[in-house]
Amino acid sequence: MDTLLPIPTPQASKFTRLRTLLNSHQTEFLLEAHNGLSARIVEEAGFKGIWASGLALSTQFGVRDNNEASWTQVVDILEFMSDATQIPILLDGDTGYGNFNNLRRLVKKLEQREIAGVCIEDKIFPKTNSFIGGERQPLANIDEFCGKIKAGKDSQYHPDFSIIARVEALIAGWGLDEALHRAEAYHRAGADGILIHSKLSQADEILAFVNEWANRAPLIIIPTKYYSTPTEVFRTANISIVIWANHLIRAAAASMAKIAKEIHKTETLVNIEDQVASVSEIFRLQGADELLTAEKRYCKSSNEINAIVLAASQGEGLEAVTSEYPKVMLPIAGISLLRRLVDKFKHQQINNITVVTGYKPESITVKGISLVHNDTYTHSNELYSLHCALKSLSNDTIITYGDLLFRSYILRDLCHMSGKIITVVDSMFPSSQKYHIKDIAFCSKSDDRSLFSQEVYLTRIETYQNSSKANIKPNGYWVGMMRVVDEGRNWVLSALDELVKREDFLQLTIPDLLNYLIDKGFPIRVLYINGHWLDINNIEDLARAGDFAHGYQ
Ligand code: SPV
Ligand code: MG
Repeated sequence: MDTLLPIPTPQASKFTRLRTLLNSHQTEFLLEAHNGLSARIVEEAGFKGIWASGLALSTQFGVRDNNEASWTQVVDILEFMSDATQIPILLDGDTGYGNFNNLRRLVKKLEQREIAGVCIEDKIFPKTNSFIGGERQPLANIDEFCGKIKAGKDSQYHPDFSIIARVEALIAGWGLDEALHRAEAYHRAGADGILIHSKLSQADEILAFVNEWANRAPLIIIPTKYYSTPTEVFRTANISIVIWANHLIRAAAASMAKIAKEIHKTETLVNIEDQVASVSEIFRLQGADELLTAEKRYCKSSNEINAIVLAASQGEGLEAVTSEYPKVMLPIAGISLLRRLVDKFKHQQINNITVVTGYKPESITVKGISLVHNDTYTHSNELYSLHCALKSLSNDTIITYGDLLFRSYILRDLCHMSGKIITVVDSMFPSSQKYHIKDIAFCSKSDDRSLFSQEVYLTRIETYQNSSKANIKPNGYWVGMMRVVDEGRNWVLSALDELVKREDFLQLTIPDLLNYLIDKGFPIRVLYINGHWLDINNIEDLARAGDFAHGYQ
């Protein structure tokens, strides 16, 4: 055998890498795999190649090793195995699934799936496993089998695709001379290596063959029956490749049977949980992480919007009904405000939801959210709560009060509107002053009800009594909901960097932040709505909320 071989680079094709293993001056090892998962496990264990065993493939289908599975079913599964791994795969191609012509087509289909080589055995289609009455199995006509090898070699596209000829003469009881005669003929016909098989429990006849063969071409063995032979014997005999041919399917069968019986007997999972792979290990083997990374890179859709919900307060004016939980946990028609809000977010594919807690955080039992705690909530205001959640301020984040009820289209329109900071303003200005006195919005234009086409900017948010623009007609209410996108996030972060230095920082509100940004000249876009929302500031609001929820959910 050649000992001065080029060392394959990591970029070398699977074909070249199998050929290099075959021609290597040291003994190499292939382990059996029978599907994508087991192939990946073989690769991770450190093997340089995979044996796609006919016995194991048929077993995982639940059929016999008698060509009961069609060759295209085998090729389909090989495709999964090849996709799941980088190391070369040698297919146990039985007899080639027919005559020379069938082998030509098989070679083509294998190469298309980067299967590095195929081993064909000199028996008759449909074959039987060598360990089932091997001596009764007829051998192929030598000339016909040589023609098959030639046809396969002539049809391969990649020069390093390998065809291994498997000699079954020892299995069928024809003796050493017939085995050598056949091996020589197959070698001359162009086989890249000879697999010599034996069903004896000692390696004697294999070693006798090796001795006579005298390195004429690379030799492959499958020591399933003579497994107790020390591997060193194979090395000394200069065996090119040793195949451990069926040990993962047998490991799987033994383990599955044990676990199935245990679960059936005990009717619980508690005894077996530590004996099986964890679900996260399964995800790892599937490459789930890669998909998450790819999603971040390629799926820049609405599901990347985050939400921050400000929910620290007990609720001024609502103390009578919030002794056990914060305002956001108030049930409205049996469902808490926060649950309703989270459901609305989920409906818009907004799944990354951070809720800033303060009062009685342990009572927030809503699932599917992350909690951040504002431990100064008794003497701090909303801006400080937002500050607590800055880690969740992504390049696209909805920031909202937690006590809002609104119709779904409002959030949907907010998600679809362009702008760097967008605020929601209700242009229906109620005549009753006591309905709402805070967060009055002044805008660059009043609402012309033309939906998305209007380009309107916020110019100020004030409380009614303090309005320095008392003589200017307000344009609506700020609803308590805004969206921060791309540079808008940087504007907010730099504003907070400044505002945090102010002595009154703890008292500042979200409108204070918006007014600060307006003063700095940043454009704050307005999404006008006309009603269809409610915030809960007192017991009367609470009473109305039930009707709202019934009417619009
Ligand atoms: C296989 O793995 O399917 C083989 C090897 O052909 S053996 O089962 O040992 O014949
Ligand atoms: Mg087989």
